[in-house]
Amino acid sequence: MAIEKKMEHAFNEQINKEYFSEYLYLDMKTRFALMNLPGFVNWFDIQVQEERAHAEGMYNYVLERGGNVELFAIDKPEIKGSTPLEIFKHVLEHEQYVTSRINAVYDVAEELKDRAAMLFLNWYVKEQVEEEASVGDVLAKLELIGDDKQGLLALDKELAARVFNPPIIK
Ligand code: OFO
Repeated sequence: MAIEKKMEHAFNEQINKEYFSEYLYLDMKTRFALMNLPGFVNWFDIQVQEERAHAEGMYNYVLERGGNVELFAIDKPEIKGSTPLEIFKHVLEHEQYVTSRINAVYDVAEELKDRAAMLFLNWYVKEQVEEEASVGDVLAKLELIGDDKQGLLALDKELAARVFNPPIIK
């Protein structure tokens, strides 16, 4: 069954938000590169790749359903704060926002009784739980570290070990 226009539009808006997330995290990656914290840079590099994969997953899905992908302009990212703690507070806030937008796309699928879209979106709903948890974990550590430079370097080392596992979205 071809995708309805309202559903297609909701996906297109979300594709834009996922690309915006990629852009935002790329900007944050730059901030950490300038702070000489390579582990944080690695963490954000993986976020960037994940967000692109999230966008591409929806892109492929809309085409698979016979719909049209319309690419909207990507906003300029504005990072709130400049310290690692402030930036991670922004990351969590952003992921919570993304969760609310994914839920809104899900609501459209529910309203249209588009069961295929609901099943597809389940992956994103679950992914957001993981995203918020992993960001919350780094944020909690940064709160604990406070002004302790040694603690920050230890966390940087820990984040350097993160690896990108390309998500299988279907
Ligand atoms: Fe960071 O999450 Fe996409 O969806």
